[in-house]
Amino acid sequence: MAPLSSSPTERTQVGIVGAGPAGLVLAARLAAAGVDFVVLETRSRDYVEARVRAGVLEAPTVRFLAELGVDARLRREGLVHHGVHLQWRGQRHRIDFAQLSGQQVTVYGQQELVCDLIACHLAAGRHIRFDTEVTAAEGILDPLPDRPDGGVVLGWRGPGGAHGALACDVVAGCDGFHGVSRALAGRQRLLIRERAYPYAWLGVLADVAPSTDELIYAHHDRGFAMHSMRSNEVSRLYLQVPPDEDLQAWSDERIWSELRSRLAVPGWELNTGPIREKGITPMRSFVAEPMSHGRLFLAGDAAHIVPPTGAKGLNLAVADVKVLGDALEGWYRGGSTTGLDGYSDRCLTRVWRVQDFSTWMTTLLHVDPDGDAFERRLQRSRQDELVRSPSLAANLAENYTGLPLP
Ligand code: RFL
Ligand code: PHB
Repeated sequence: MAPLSSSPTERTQVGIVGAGPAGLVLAARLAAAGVDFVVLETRSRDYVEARVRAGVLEAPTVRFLAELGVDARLRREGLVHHGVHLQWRGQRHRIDFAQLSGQQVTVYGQQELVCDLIACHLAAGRHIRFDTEVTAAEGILDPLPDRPDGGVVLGWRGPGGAHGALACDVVAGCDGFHGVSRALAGRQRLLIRERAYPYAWLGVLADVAPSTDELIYAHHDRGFAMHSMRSNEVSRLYLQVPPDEDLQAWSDERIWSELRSRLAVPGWELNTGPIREKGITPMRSFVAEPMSHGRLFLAGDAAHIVPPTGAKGLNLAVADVKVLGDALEGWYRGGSTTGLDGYSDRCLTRVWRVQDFSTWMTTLLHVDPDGDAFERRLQRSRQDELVRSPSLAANLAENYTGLPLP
C-alpha cells in the first residue's frame, strides 16, 4: 500500500478523532484560541446526536462550557440540583450540596450537549466529518517537535468506500473506549490498570414526570436502583442487573415493578409511563497510562473509564480537554512544549481521584453478588457513617459537584 503521506487530501493543525463530548469540547476550546482543526467521526450525525448517556454536569464543567460560549440552551433548559438523595434500608437521606460544598450540579443530557456543540461548530463553518473512520496513522509516535511541522498523517475511510488522508501537527485521540487511538499508541507502550464489576446497569428513558425533585441513589437487598431525569416530562432510571443479563427478560412491567420495590420509602409513589428506550451498560474501571505518546494525546474514554455511579465520565473528558486545549494554545502561540509534555501527568492526578470516588460510590451502593457477610456489614457501616459524619458527607458533595478544573 502507498504510504499515507503520499496522498494527504487536506491539512490542518489538530486532527481530532471522535465527535463525542471530548472531541467537540476540545474543538470549541481550539476555536476560541484560533487553532485550526478537523474532527473525524466514524458515525453519522444522527447517530451521535441520539446516543443516550450521561446526565450530570459538575459545576466546573458548566463554568467551562460558559467560558466557551456554548451554554445558551444549557442555561435555559438544564435542571440545577442543590442536593441528592441517598437511600438504604427504606430510608432516604439528603446530601445538601449547597451547604456542604457551596456548589451545585446541572442535570442536562449528554446528547443535548453534543447537539448544541455540533450545531455551534457547523454554524461557524468548522469542519466535522461524519461517517469518516480513522483507520491508520503515520508519524504519530515521532517526538513532539518544538514547532508545529505538519508531520502526522491520519488515514480515513469515508462514505461510499472513499479513502483519504489528513495531514496535521498533532492528534487528539477523543474516540472513546472502543476507538482506534489507544491502539495507535501501541499496546506495549501502555500501562493498563482495570477492574470489572460483577454487575451492570439496565437504563431506561421514560415519558413520565420525574417522581423526585433531586436524583435518588438507592441501595436495596435486591440491588442498586437510581432515579434521574432529563426534563420535567422525561425520567431516566437505572437498575443493577447481572453483567450478562438478557434485555429481553425485562418487560416494561417488570422494570417498573422492580424500580418500585427498590426505590420504595414510606409515603412516596413512583410515577410510571411509557418506556421510550432501554439498554444494558457493563460497569468497568480502566486507566491507560501515559495519556500522551509523541504527537498523540488521548482524552476522555479513550484513556479511562469509570463506573457511572459517580456521574463522572463526561466531566472527566471535559477536564482532560481543558488541559489539552490550554497546552496546545501555548504551543501554537510559540511557547515551548512544556504544557504538552506535562499533559498526561496533569490529567492523571484527577483521573485517579475520580477513579477512587467512583469506585467508592459504586461499592457503597451496589449489592456484590460475590460479597460475604463481613463485606455486607462493612458496607452498612460505611452508609451509616455518611449519615453521621458531616465531614464525610462534605467530601462526597465536594467530589460529586466537581473539584476545580486544572
Ligand atoms: P465517546 O462519547 O464515546 O465519543 C467517542 C466518539 O469517537 C467515535 N469514534 C471514532 N471516530 C473516528 N474514527 C474512529 N476510528 C472512531 N472510533 C470511535 C465514536 O463514534 C464516538 O462518537 O467518548 P468521550 O468523548 O470521551 O466522552 C465520554 C462520555 O461519553 C462518557 O464518559 C460518559 O457518557 C459516561 N457516563 C456519564 N458521565 C458523566 O459525566 N455523568 C453521568 O451522569 C454519566 N452517566 C455515562 C453515564 C455513561 C453511560 N454509558 C452508556 C456508558 C451513564 C451511562 C449509562
Ligand atoms: C443520568 O442521568 O443518566 C445519570 C445520573 C447520575 C449518574 C449516572 C447517570 O450517576
